[in-house]
Amino acid sequence: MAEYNLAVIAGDGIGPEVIAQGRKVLEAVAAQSEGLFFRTTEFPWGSDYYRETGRMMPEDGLGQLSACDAVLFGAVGDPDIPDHITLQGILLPMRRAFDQAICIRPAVLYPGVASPVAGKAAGDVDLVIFRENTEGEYAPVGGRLYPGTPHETVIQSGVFTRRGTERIIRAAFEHCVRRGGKNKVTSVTKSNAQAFSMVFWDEVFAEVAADYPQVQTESLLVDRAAMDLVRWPEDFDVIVASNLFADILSDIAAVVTGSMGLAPSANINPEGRFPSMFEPVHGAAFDIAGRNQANPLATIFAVAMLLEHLGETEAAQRVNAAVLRVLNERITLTADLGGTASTQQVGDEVVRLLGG
Ligand code: GGG
Repeated sequence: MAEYNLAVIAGDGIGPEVIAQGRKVLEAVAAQSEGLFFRTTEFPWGSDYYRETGRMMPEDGLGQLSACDAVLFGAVGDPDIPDHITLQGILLPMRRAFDQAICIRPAVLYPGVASPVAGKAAGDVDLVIFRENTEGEYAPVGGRLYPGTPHETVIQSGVFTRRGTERIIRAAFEHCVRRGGKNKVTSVTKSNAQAFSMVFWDEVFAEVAADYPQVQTESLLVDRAAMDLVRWPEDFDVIVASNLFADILSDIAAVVTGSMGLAPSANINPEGRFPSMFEPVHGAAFDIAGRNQANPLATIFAVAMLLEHLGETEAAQRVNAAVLRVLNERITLTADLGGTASTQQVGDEVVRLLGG
């Protein structure tokens, strides 16, 4: 018997709507799996909590989460609160405190889904982005001098450690070998312009690549990578990049494969000392929040990644298979995929198809 403690933070905007469907699918697959149980605790943190308390989560919030087996996260962002407050108040501290250094973001063009890029058919795009998740350009290092004066000076530093850089690159190679795809790892930098951090990244990439002579490698500047991801997405297999670059590239990959509403993300603590966190790539999308219109499939794919991470591979496969059927049948889809179904109807359909 396996029983897991799951922390759920639905967060802001469409977060609660998509998380409700993710939870429903998780509960359904657990009910169908002998000896699989989830004890779920909901944490009502995010922008409403901030309005009430001045914080996105309590001071001991991370302590409260630390004993769980995994975190399922919805979204952060609010039209009335600056984005740096919402993001820095919960999501980035969690990734750092729990050392969720390996962010995995698959992007697949599935049967039943149309790419906005002409001539790309199902199966043409099947890539995964490995995002360095705890340092790089998102490190909270910098400062502001003489604010509001003509001498105003702002410094935002990037932090690239050998440990952080090497482990994300190594994780990308290990995954490439395991997944048996096109057998290629593409490293994305901007080392022509950022001659310290990105040249260092290129050096570490070359060192790690030497341990995987069977894997084809490529190094692209980020502008070239962004262009190629749109015109030739089929050329990519595993992409590894810094926190900022991989964040941007994963949005491009998501739209090329049909919708932001299909992109899941796993934030993995490689040593397993802390909980890993699973979320859709998309944010709060407050323009459609509360309307039952958001696509819950990214969250449901994230639930499958969570199950896989916990070693519940069979349950993960069943969730993925049900989502693929929903996509392929094209009957119950939200508006982003050309359908008219609600968030809840898509969740219900996934649950119905879980039965086989
Ligand atoms: N579902 C996660 C979410 O709310 N993402 C919004 C966002 O701005 N994320 C930035 C990041 O992933 O670093």
